[in-house]
Amino acid sequence: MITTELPKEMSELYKKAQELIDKSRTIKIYTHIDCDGISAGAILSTLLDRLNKPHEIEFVNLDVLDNVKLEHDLTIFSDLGSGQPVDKYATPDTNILVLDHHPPLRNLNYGDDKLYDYIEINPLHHGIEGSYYVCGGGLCYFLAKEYGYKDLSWIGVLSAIGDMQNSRTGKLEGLNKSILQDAIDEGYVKLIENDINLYGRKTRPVFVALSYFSDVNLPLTNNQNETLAVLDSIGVKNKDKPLSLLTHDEKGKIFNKLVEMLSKALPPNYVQYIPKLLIGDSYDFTHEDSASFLSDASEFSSAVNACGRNKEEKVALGILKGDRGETLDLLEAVSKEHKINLAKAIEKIGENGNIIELDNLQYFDGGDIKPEIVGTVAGMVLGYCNWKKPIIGFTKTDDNNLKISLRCSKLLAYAGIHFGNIIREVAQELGGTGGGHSVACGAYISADKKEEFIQNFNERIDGLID
Ligand SMILES: [Mn+2]
Repeated sequence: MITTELPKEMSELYKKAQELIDKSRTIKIYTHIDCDGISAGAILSTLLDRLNKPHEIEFVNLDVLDNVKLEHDLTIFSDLGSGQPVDKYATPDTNILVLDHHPPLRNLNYGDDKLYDYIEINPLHHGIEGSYYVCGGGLCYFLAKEYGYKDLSWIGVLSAIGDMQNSRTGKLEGLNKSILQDAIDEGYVKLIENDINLYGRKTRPVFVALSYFSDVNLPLTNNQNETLAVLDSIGVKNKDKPLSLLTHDEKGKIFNKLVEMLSKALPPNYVQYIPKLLIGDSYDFTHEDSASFLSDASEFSSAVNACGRNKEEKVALGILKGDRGETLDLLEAVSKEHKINLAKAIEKIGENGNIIELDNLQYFDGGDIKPEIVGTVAGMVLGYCNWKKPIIGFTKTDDNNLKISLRCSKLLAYAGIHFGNIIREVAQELGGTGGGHSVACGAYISADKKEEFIQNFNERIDGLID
């Protein structure tokens, strides 16, 4: 049984965190640059505003935390911190609060003998898996809830979707489920159970959404003429409308057709995963205009991620804290520019010969593609490649190291392969770092290790994929 309630020990830590905030006059927040981190920062910042606590917020990448100076009464680290030496420069009057769901370096009692207050709230200290049951935004929500601000629960839901916490079952589980329940009770979220997993359910015509189906290369993948023909053949009249406006009957027809196509395309041992691939819960934010991308958790989280990848986190922060008008124009501009950059990159990579296929993997050299978007590009290119193998993109970082991003079909994760763990091992053997989700992960290695990495990775996964 997966617990949907905070363990007692965690609740006690939240009480202590509350005391720490109450006694602090100046507060600094460091949070991560992805959707989860930005959502976490938005919850904390809203909470501190309501408490009339002056605070600063900074969006950072993990490596920045190796040498962080502590200059405020309290420094809060959200969606990061557990794996970094954040208290290197701590003094008796600089207190620390960490709210993170990544593997912790320090144990639960670490703060006991320190001259400063050190509170770390991490589900992994309490036997709760941090990849599926609660993420950075959720951990910050529980702090806000301690003060009675249950209205911020919808941001907790957004963070969980952005963090792909639902990737194993298509549903929010564990502590995420209780955050969802708060959001439903508070009237901010409508749960659509067992919807079809197609991205763009509010803003993309369904014939376009279907053409982006990329977990398996189907005849309709990247082919809108084919998606239109398929939708005609099964009698879906609303093919120009987004998925969210289709009738139950039309959704059923699309589901059946996809099952039929996938059953033909997949080896027998993968057929069991088809329902899981196609079906999952969706989440409407009911306080937003129902035709806006802001009203779908998945589309909203993509826009927030786009901000992070283009160093425009403050725009997303503003939106999450309720700004509209000019800020919404900015968000739309960032999203649009992001899409253009992605399309250009995909066109370049998609040109013949740029994707090299080995026995167990396929890879491309990203050239001058920004390191921030190479993972997204890899995911989108997957639809043009062999879905049975992961795709890996390489780009140079500013300090002349190599950034590696991997994406793969969800089917490989369902079959039990965790590329996040594999890429960490292979990168570490070469003196680098790495990690992430089973279907989306990455690593940093020194540039002269590229060939070795490719070879080692190809060997390491030999026999895993059939
Ligand atoms: Mn996270």
